[in-house]
Amino acid sequence: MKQMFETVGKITYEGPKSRNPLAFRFYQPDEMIGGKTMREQLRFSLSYWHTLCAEGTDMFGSGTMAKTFGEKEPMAVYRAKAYAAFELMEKLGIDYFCFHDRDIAPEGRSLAETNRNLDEITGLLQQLMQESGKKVLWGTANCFGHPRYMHGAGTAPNADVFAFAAAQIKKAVEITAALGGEGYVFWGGREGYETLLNTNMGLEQDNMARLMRMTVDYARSIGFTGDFYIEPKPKEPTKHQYDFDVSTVLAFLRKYGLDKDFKMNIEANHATLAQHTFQHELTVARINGVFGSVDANQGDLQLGWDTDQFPTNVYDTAMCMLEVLRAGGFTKGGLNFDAKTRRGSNTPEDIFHAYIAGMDAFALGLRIAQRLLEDGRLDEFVAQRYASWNSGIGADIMAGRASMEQLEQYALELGEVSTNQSGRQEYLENIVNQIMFGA
Ligand code: XUL
Ligand code: CO
Repeated sequence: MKQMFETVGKITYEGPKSRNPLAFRFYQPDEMIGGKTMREQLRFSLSYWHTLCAEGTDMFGSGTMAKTFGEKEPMAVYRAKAYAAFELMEKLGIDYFCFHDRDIAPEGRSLAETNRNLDEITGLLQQLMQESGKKVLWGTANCFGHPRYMHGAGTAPNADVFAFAAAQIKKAVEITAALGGEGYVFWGGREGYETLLNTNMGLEQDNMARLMRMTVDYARSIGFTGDFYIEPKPKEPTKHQYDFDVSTVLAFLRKYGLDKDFKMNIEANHATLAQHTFQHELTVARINGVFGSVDANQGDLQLGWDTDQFPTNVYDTAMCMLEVLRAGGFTKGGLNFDAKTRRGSNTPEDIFHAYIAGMDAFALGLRIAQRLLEDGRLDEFVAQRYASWNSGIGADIMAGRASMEQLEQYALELGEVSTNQSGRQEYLENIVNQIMFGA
């Protein structure tokens, strides 16, 4: 088979001292951490859209890297993208990929032609998956790129647009199921608004819930057993996205009775755009039983927009993996690199450098997270901080045995609270650094 990335061979683990840039220094797939191999814990996934489609365009300039792989005719280009994707996954040792329908096949002149294109490429992907053992982490529909979705898709003011979106999602679910996808994602796309002067927010959200219910029911009826996720994001492309953050999405799901059907796909840069930390969003999902999958990337806090950079900040990957381990690890989810090389990092090798950087950063994060859990001081401190709930008045409140009158009596007798203790933030931060950098 023709190689698209001839200059790069298989990437292997060479250890932290290696000066070979095309090697893993920290990601050792078979190393056991927390009862599983790194590979099983991390479940890395390639994002088809950034890796095989994004050409480095921004609003000031055209692409800096061609993703046509030497082909011209649209279907030939997309076949070449498929081969390139599998070559990359093979060389990087990545087991999964995620895709939008429009990433894998070109739009035709009609929906019917577009669907035929999708069927053809789905056949090719099936063949490549069978040969390689690679799998689909999740699929999704791009219901935001085409001009027809300028006012949204499921939340469009126009019923024809809603129907079109439903048709597109039906097909996307079918191909995700046909490819054995372990999940299906709804990311808000243009599901939000620019101004309330022209927006019926109540109707738009009711309609979004209708579309999601119809999708779940249809998917189950054709035998799809994967998880459904919503991917929160507060802004961009619309000024105000309905799926602002995990808490907002939870309220939406509960209002429409969809909370048993959906989990969260949490993206690092979306969390920071919502003025949260990545860890905050993961924790909100975990404590509400809706932790699902992760879009692994990082933003730039000075820029404040969705830069989709490859994750290299080890503190963040460590805090992420701490939450993932606390949630019991991934089940059907994984770490999807929703990330792209910078516009100026425009050679094929840069794709490898980027994935290696992200994979190594998460390997380090996983090791640190496991060490933090084994060390036990953080958990011990938190347990101690809440110890007053284990006995006395705390236990009475927890058991529902304390009335307002009794609590008043208790406070009157107490006179003043004399048991508050330091939160010891700096002491705890220092422990994290010790675990990160100590021997
Ligand atoms: C956009 C984003 C999407 C979703 C899938 O910010 O993150 O790529 O992950 O539609
Ligand atoms: Co994403």
